[in-house]
Amino acid sequence: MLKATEKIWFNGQFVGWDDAKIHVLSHVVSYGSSVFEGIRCYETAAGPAIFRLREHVRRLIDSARIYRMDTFRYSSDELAQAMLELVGINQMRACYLRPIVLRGYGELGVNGLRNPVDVYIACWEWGKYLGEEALSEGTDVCISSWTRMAPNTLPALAKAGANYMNSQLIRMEAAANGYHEGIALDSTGNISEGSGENVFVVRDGKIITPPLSSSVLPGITRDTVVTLARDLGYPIVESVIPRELLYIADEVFFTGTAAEITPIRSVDRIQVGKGSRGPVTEKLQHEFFAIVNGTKPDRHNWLSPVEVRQPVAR
Ligand code: PPE
Repeated sequence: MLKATEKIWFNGQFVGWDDAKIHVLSHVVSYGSSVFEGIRCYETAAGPAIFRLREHVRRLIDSARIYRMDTFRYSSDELAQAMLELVGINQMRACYLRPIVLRGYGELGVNGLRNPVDVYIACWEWGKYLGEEALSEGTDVCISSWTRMAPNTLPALAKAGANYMNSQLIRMEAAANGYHEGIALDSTGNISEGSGENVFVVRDGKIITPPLSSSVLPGITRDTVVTLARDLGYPIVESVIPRELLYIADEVFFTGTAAEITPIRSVDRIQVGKGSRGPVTEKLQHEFFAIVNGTKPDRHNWLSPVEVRQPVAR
């Protein structure tokens, strides 16, 4: 169960957690017209800090624009400020933020252009996505029998609620077959992404991840790992990845806001490398966690500090 926090930001106001409700005939309910983000706030010695806030806000606005939903009145700066304030008001330390832009209540019918576009931002505590153990031991995944969206069906660059119907099929099938997670192929049969993560492969010291043309979300953790890999001197390329490269890789790992950097120890019950977290994955994890936890300097300016508020007397 979600653990409620005090406030949710709704169209410029802070409302009570239980008051952030929508009508069942809101456009989004029938037609899936929402775009959203998932953002982590980490606890550092200097206080809570939101990771890559600007980039997440940008992707939210990009997603809204793709679906002609960028008609709300809030600027990037206002949305970023709202998130920083929300974490402060809810007195959270480490938490997960979920901004959602949706077509609300008004008319009903596929064309929702006349419905209001409502913006909500919530935050709550969210632990490790694939379990604490997965971060050190690795996770067992399968290739899904479901394909990720073909390019001219649902746009992968938008983080839209509707894409997650496909993600649900992938994730539920994986669970039904005893795996932690599934990786989908794209419509050409090459590796795309997990139900909620990007995929990376390491072979002979070289790191590879599928290009945006493989129907992947332009992951912000993906970009973080590409940047850190370059900093650490690893050759890293975007390249189409055939399924079987996962079977013969030295290392495979997931990246995502929720999943962070999670090693994959088997694919379709074929052991990856030595069947445990590999050295490149571990090195990248160390660098990543050192930066987000504030134990190493934030050299890329990725952290936005939250002002912690004192509890308001009642
Ligand atoms: N692909 C998909 C399909 C995806 O959902 C995510 C994030 C990523 C890649 C990685 O993107 P990024 O977070 O920017 O590095 N998935 C979010 C939602 C997970 C959920 O279950 O809800 C997340 O990790 O927050």
